Amino acid sequence: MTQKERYEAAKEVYAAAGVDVDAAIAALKEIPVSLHCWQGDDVTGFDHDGPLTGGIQTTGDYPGKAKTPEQLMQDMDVALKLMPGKKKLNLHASYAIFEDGEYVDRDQIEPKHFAKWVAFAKERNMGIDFNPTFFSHDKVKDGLTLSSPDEETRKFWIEHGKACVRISEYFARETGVTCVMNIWTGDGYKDIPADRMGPRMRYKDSIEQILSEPFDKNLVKPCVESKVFGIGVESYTAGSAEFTLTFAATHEGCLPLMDNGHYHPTEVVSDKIPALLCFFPEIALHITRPVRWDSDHVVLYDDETREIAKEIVRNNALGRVYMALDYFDASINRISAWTVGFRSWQKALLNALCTPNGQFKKLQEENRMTELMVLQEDIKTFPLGDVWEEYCRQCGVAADRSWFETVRKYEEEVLLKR
Ligand code: RNT
Ligand code: ZN
Repeated sequence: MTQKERYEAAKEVYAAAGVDVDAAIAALKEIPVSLHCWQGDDVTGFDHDGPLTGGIQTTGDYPGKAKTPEQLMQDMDVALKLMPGKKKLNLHASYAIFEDGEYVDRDQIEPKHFAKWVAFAKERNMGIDFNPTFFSHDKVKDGLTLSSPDEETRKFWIEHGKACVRISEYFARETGVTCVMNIWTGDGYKDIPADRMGPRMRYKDSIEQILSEPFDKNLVKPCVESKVFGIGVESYTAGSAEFTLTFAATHEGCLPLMDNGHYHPTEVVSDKIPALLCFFPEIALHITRPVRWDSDHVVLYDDETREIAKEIVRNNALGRVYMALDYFDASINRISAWTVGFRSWQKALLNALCTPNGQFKKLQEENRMTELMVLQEDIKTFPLGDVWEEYCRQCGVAADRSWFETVRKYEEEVLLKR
């Protein structure tokens, strides 16, 4: 059978179950997914020489890591061409590009330090999301930034946040696409603190000060990301789930951001999405793969990834959920890591779009749970691969693993020579 014939056959199988796969493909093409620049250089950035801090860790020393903005952009370009779908660029403030020996500290950064990124994004028709970088910097004092009891430290990081609000608005104006600006800090304590509320009160005040910077709420969507713990910060995290969720709920225009590596291992973000959608007009996600802890492994087409996608799609929330990938594996080819993760999430979305959600919901409402189980199991072996193949064909990328040959060649010709 030709690819076209396989697709036509698959279409019939799905149509019999009430699913329009043409519509699924058309819908998937319009869903923006944010691709994180930091997979390309192990979260190093360009504005400092020090180590990665903040309780996050990359492991591995696979050759070929990008060391300059040019290399990072070149690598990302290779990956982008291997992925189907609509992409957005996700940047961290530490990826500011200083030219001609100029350097300013993070409280002083300006739109011009990201002009090259804007050009890169515009040429590729991408919007940009942004993240202030509250880690890997000598002004992180005793592991604290926005919750620091040292007023000078706290002020510095508040100014950094405000600078990032201005840069986020610049991104949105330049690209014509809303910029999601995510606030995450690793602030916390390794061992049992004596005061758990004080740091949170300071954190709250700091975020309020950052958000007092004037900005257009249609152009910039500030988020707060929670976390349960980080390496070396095992006993207490200022930005806990309750803290960030309540902050977002009580501050208009601020979104909660859930990273599925940031909860206790038996909690699932797929179940939290519909809970939050009952209350928030919009939410944001960091899609990652935690292995026993917040390990940030490459996203795969696994059960929970599929469930997360399903919750977004079947609640008609594609326009209400901002999706960003967030992982960093330094032990494998970084371009492959980008590509596998992005393609996996695309597959999960396609799978969700090819599910007879209305029919399943009806069975649940009629308490026909036996049938629901049968049908949910049945659809698992539907020919999604043939629909994926057609989607990739329409997007001009390989549907199968043959894309890896491009990566292998690039590794041989470019990465290994660095
Ligand atoms: C860390 C958070 C945060 C970072 C990025 C680099 O645990 O997930 O989102 O991964 O900002
Ligand atoms: Zn995250």
